[in-house]
Amino acid sequence: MKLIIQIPCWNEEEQLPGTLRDLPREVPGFDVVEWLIIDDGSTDRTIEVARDEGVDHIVRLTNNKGLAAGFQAGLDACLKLGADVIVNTDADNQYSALDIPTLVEPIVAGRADMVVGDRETDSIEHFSPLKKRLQKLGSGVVRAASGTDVPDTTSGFRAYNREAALQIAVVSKYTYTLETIIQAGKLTVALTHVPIRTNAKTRESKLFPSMGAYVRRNAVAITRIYAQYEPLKVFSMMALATFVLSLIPFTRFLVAYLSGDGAGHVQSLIFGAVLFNAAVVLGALGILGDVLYSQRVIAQRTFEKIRRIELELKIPPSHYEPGAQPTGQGPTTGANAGQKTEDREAVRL
Ligand SMILES: Nc1nc2c(ncn2[C@@H]2O[C@H](COP(=O)(O)OP(=O)(O)O)[C@@H](O)[C@H]2O)c(=O)[nH]1
Ligand SMILES: [Mg+2]
Repeated sequence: MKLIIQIPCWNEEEQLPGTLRDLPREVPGFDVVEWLIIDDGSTDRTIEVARDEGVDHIVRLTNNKGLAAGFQAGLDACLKLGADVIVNTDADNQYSALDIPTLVEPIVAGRADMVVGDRETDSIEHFSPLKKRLQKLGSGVVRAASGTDVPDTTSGFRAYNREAALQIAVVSKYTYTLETIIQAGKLTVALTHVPIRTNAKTRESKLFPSMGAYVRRNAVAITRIYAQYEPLKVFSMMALATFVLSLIPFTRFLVAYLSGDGAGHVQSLIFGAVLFNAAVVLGALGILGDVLYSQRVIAQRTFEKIRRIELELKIPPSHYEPGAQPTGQGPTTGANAGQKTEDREAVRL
């Protein structure tokens, strides 16, 4: 059994050494534990630092594509590098690496396909009350949309087995945390959560420069994801609300009409008709969204099968570079497979 621990990185030269020093090389249930970083177009020495600290694999995106794209590229590479289980953690050492065995345990025991580390956010001191409340609200919406019971939906500390990793296909640009939970709820992925410890804050968030940005981006992400995965529910609720609103001016007109003053209330009739029309359009959008959603499910299943075929064919991961390796040993997989150490040294320089 091979475990690969992946870390998405964007300009993390300062934090990475501390994070990597805490990572385990041995985890119960695994014969091999390897480390992989996804460098998302860093302009600092992230890659060099990672190699110096003994990272085994590097996925290097040429420019900055955002966390969700980096996460997906990492997942893909880990599968192609033969991982049976993939753990994702953050470069800022937010999550305690000591809890990696706890995180993978439900997978090793065969009780789950995906495990989310629960930070028990209520107990985190450096989270403001507003952030805690938003966390709760956002997590509630995601739980409702996914039909799961994950308490900490934005946690980046997770474990996926091969089956879960093969099925997940993140399309959001900005967040993978919410979308992967919703997908797990809808796919044949058994999802569970375990409490995990966190470390003291090492730096400000790179994802959310301010509280305003945190609120805005999460609200947009949750609304979009909910509408994408539950279009019929979202649009039919909106249609119903608009229809009920349209009844107000209609009733006003009707009352006036019955009392002989219909001509004086044509505005109400027009306004009611506009609202009624809007309700019909919203209902139609729900039906269209629902049709698109079934297409999406088919596309996801096709994608999953293609991935399985790619693995059978041993197609190398893209944007792959080997990390630090014992002298004289070339990588066995990947774009640089078979390359000699000297050549790889040249790539390093
Ligand atoms: N691939 C990629 N990773 C990023 C990007 N921005 C942040 N990250 C990584 O995502 C993880 C979480 O970022 P962080 O700034 O700690 O956000 P927090 O979750 O709000 O604390 C870290 O490992 C970052 O290096 C990005 O643009 N692309
Ligand atoms: Mg962080």
